[in-house]
Amino acid sequence: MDGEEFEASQRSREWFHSLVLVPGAWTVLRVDGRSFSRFTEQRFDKPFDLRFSQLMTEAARALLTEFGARYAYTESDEISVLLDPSSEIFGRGVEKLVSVSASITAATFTHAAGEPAQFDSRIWIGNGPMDVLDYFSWRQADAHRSALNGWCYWTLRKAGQSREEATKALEGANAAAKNELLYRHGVNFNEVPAWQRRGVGLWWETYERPGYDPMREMAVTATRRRVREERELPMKEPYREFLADLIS
Ligand SMILES: Nc1nc2c(ncn2[C@@H]2O[C@H](COP(=O)(O)OP(=O)(O)OP(=O)(O)O)[C@@H](O)[C@H]2O)c(=O)[nH]1
Ligand SMILES: [Mg+2]
Repeated sequence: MDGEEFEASQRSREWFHSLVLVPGAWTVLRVDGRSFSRFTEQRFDKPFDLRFSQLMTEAARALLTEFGARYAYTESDEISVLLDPSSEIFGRGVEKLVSVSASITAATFTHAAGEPAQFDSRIWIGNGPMDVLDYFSWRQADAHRSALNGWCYWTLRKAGQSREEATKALEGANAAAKNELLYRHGVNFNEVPAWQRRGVGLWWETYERPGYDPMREMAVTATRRRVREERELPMKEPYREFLADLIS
């Protein structure tokens, strides 16, 4: 075996490296904090901590920027990043997308938090805009459900119930019963901050910036791009309409 053959045979053992995204598909990369139940336990307020959410949002911003993505959405310890069907980032290589998204998130979060945190990453693929709307509705419904659960559980715990008692009290309770439980404890779930119930969205927006052109000696307006961070997302049908508009 000469040097070139040896090189080629080693490369061929990088078996998964040729795996690429499905052509023409919408793609979501979803990163999720590793063992964050434990990581957040001593460090952050329960059920929600604004500082924690801001760390996640910072990581979401980094992903949106580094991947030139269309939309990023974060809730709990996860971030979803939407790539256009036409995205050519990393030659669409699956290994690169999965590993780099996890490492950007871990690096950004760790740097901002000042403590080491790890993330996993996975790929979702969709056939068209409708799949994308379904995907983000699914994640938002998850945010809403776990916010309601988390609020109930920690309200009971803070009222003195044990882990077992609080868990038992919520077993089999539907959404209406959980809302009532909170109400009895002085919490109106519809008034807890929207970002807790609906998650946070980030996307690119353009804006006009007044400037001056020294060559032509005149006032000009430049069109710039910046990241919009929305902590008051709409929900259900209005959310789908907003997303449909964003990806059209
Ligand atoms: N204290 C606190 N915890 C949070 C907050 N947001 C999310 N978490 C916690 O993050 C955890 C996310 O859960 P999962 O991703 O399902 O579980 P995990 O422990 O990270 O396990 P793996 O993802 O499988 O590694 C939950 O336990 C949440 O309570 C927050 O604002 N404050
Ligand atoms: Mg997790």
